[in-house]
Amino acid sequence: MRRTAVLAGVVFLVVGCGSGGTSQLTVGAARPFGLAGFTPTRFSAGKPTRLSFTIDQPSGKPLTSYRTGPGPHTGVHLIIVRSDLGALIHDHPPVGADGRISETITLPTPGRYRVVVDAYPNLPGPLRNFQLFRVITVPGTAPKVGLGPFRRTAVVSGYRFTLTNRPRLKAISPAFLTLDVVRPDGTPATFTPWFGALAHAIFFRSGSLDYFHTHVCSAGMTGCTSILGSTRITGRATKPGQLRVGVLVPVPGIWRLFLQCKVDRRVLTAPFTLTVR
Ligand SMILES: [Cu+2]
Repeated sequence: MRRTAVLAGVVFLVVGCGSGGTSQLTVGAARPFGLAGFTPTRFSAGKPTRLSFTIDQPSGKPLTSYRTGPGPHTGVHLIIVRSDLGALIHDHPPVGADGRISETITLPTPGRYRVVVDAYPNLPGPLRNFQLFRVITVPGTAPKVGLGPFRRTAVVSGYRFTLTNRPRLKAISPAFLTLDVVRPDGTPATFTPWFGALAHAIFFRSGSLDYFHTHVCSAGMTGCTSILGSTRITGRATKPGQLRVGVLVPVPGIWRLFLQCKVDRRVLTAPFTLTVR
């Protein structure tokens, strides 16, 4: 288990909506934020299991106050990815008055899962959010689903996501992917806000499982910008059935984009393989 150094009141290399696994560099000797009472770290495949933890502040007290309001940058985001990037869970669990965070999670198959706790504390100062990490193991033989090459189209439950062109992506350089999303009957999809955004773009790097997260928001929606160093990016829904997704990742490599949106009352997760130079 890697304990990420996230220190209070110091300068961050990476803030905003995500980060590489251990690329949050901080200067100082204070005690970091950390996960406490994280349990269990072993699940059974397919069995709903209550996961719970608190986030301890540098003072040692549990963090109980998180950002609220419109947009996706509130509360605690729980993102769990299987190490082959073949399965993803994204949830915004409730926070108890004592700071305890609990959610019932079902991990679909055996394997090793990386847990990302992306927290938006309601604290004074420049700290917007930070990530803490754990591993959950599900005993058994893990499926090995290859990422596959870049493909312009992903079909999820009959809904078709198509990139309008082949992206040219570079680390730390913001770029946009334009996607058309059509229903099984061929009509343009309409997006319902879900967890504060019209779409969530969750990026994990193959192998290292570095993480970044951007959002697509409608015009006028606030609190939606992702920040990497001094770079900012906000995606937009430009016309019916179309998403303009911001891409901003910290390091080169093969990345998987999980594009999530809610259409016709169902949450769809469309996977894309992206090469970042
Ligand atoms: Cu999100």
